[in-house]
Amino acid sequence: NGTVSVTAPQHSVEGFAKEFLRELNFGQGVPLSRASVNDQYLALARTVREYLMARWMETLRRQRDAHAKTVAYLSAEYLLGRQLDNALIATDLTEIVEEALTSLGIDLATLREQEVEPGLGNGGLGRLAACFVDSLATMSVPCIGYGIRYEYGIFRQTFVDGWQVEQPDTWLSLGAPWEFPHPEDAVTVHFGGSTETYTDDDGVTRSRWVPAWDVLGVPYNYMVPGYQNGRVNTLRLWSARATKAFDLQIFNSGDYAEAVRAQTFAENISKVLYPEDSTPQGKELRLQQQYFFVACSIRDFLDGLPADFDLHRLPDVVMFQLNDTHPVIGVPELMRILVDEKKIAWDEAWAITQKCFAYTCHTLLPEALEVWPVELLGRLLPRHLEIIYRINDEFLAQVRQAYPNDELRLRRMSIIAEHPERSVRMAFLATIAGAKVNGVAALHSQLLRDNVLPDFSELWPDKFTNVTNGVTPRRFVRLANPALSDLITDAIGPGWVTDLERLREMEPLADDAEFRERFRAVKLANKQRLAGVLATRDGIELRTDAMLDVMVKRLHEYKRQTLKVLHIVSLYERIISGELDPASIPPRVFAFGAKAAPGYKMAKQIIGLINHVGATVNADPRVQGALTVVFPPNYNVTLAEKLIPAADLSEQISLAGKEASGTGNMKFALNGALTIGTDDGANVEIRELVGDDNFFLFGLLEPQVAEIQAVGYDPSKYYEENATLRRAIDLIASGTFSPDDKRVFEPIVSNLLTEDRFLALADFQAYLDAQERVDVAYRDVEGWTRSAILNVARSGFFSSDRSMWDYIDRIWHSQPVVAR
Ligand code: 26W
Repeated sequence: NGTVSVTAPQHSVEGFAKEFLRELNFGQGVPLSRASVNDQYLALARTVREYLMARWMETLRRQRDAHAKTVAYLSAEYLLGRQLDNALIATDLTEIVEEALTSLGIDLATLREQEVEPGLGNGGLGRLAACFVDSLATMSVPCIGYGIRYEYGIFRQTFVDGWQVEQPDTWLSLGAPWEFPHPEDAVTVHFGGSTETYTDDDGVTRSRWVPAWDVLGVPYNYMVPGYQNGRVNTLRLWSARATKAFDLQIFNSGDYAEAVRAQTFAENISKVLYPEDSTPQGKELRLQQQYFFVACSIRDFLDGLPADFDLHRLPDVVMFQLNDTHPVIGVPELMRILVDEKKIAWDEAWAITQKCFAYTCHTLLPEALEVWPVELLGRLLPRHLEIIYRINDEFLAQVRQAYPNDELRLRRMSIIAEHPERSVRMAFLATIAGAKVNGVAALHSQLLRDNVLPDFSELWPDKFTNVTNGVTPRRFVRLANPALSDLITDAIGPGWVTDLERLREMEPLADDAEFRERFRAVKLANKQRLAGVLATRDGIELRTDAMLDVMVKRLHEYKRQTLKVLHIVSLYERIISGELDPASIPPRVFAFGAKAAPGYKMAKQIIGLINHVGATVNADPRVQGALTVVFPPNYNVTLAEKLIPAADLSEQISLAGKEASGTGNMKFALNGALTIGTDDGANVEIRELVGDDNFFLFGLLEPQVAEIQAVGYDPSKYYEENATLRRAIDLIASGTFSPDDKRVFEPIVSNLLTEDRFLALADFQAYLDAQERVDVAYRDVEGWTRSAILNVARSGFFSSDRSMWDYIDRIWHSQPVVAR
């Protein structure tokens, strides 16, 4: 069939060197003697991907032949991280490449650094999508990931005088060797206009959409290599182009400048990733992005089916998994295609649709739930609004039948909210349409049922389920932590990389003094590696003989970076006031990594505060080096891969009931850091698995939080009654950390004292007490190492492979395609 003849190039040092030189000369067009580092990197990337090509073709062929059910993962974000190293471990080429390049006088490490990671996501949700597609490829499960090829990914963060300044992320500017554009497969997407009714040939009155404008979606394919299993799945990201109509305008109007403006308008749709994480802005362009990629993806999937395919069988061949509400407009889109285009009766179409979608919710914050004003949705997608209205009418009729005379319930459950303006509640639409609705950790799924969607879980208890998140052990252990990986493989063999529960076999080694010694050597080596990275990347000096205490995640009030700052400020205050002898505590380095949404004022303030506290503490000789704060800018996947393996302590201190799951928490545990954390998200499950002795739990429990908030929370009480807390807050308020403008941090202080939405003051003392337990535990070097090893050994559950089996089991009912 034209693909079977594709074979991988030779798996040998000489073979690779030859292919690499060929790419450099004939692909990049330069001789080795004049090749820049970027030339070399691009040639290397193209050489490595050649080794994946045969597997990719074979995967596609097998999938077609097997007629297996495919997971179509719909996600507005994929936070992929660098591709080169992942491709190297997937093909087991690392050593061959290293040797081949050395023979040519090239250092692989230098070329690795040349890659700009595709940062096509904000944080947890986007990184989860990347872990999931990795797992499905490794498990040989048919999956296609659909998303948007943003020209600008998450902004590059810089600090100017300690304050965040955003720079555009020009990730494509030096070449994009991992993508395969397919302009010939472009899909047209329509927008705007109106709807009309007409009478078809059979005399039936029908509705149809008369759109006003359109754009093209050009697919770019990316390889998603399974780990050493000969499989490569596809990630298909859409890029917006102007349609021919725009070219015609150029021709007709003679107004060249105006026509080019139209083109720019079309291409704006995939221009930039919205950097808001958890607070939807309700921007028209964002809705355009959502409909754009979902319409392209559904059309693309349907186009791939055989011409005579009976669409009533669609649920047998696909499950569209909705990664949060961002792709939910796909529900009325599929209905529109089935009813308006394919002329399937409404009830049949609805039955099909309800079996083809499932919805994952990733948040608990009410302000994070997406709603679209009816006015906006109706203007951009008039036919979809009509379809949503009909879905709502029929749904409400069903509710009315189940609960007669319950007008309040109808109003609560309606997809259309009336206040503050008429708008479409996307989470409700997803819940009504989805075959299943899941939360991302046990606690989150429970709160989702009880607090976010209680009426729906009462109506359809079986629709709701939990799938606890996971992370890929390939990237976050094998690739990020080669030293630990070798130690583990030495101890229990290599099988753990694709069967992470096998880490359990390490448990007895926690009691082996020689193994503990080697484990500590790995940690130290990782700290030294990190010190090297921070020195060249940011000019930051990192001491490697201190406890490394790390808090990396998006900056958000509910995650409570301020609680961490209060801890540091309190220690500092106690040292300079003479209460605490700095020599009496184990030296600590506090490392932060966090981006703030550019429009989130308070979050940016907190970043300023961390940097200013850091500058003051680091420079004060009275501290005697006992406390150091480091905050490298632009935390991303690449930096995470260096930071997490070096960490001793993982900070997971969100207010109980607010962090849906967290996934950084899992990465730290798997890399042998101990967690200090609240009873929130997946922390609950981590603690259950690693054991209370190996986890520092503190803080209010979710029901207690609810209770306090019910009676009315007064943060000032804690300030008045706790002298340690008061002294820390007063020190910030005094302007000690901002001598140039003593009042800059007033908004933070006054917010803490009057509002403190996330109860940082209420948890302050418990947090300090837990940190003292950390100090005590850390002094017991052998005991700490033992706990760290047990964290690794008992965290196998948090592999995203396990998450995928759970989705298959509880939601998708799909199957791996086995090699034949
Ligand atoms: C702009 C609107 C918006 C709203 C919500 C943008 C992005 C979101 C996401 C749902 C926020 C997000 O990333 N949630 C995180 O998802 C992770 C993966 O499930 C969880 O581990 C985190 O706890 C959750 O905050």
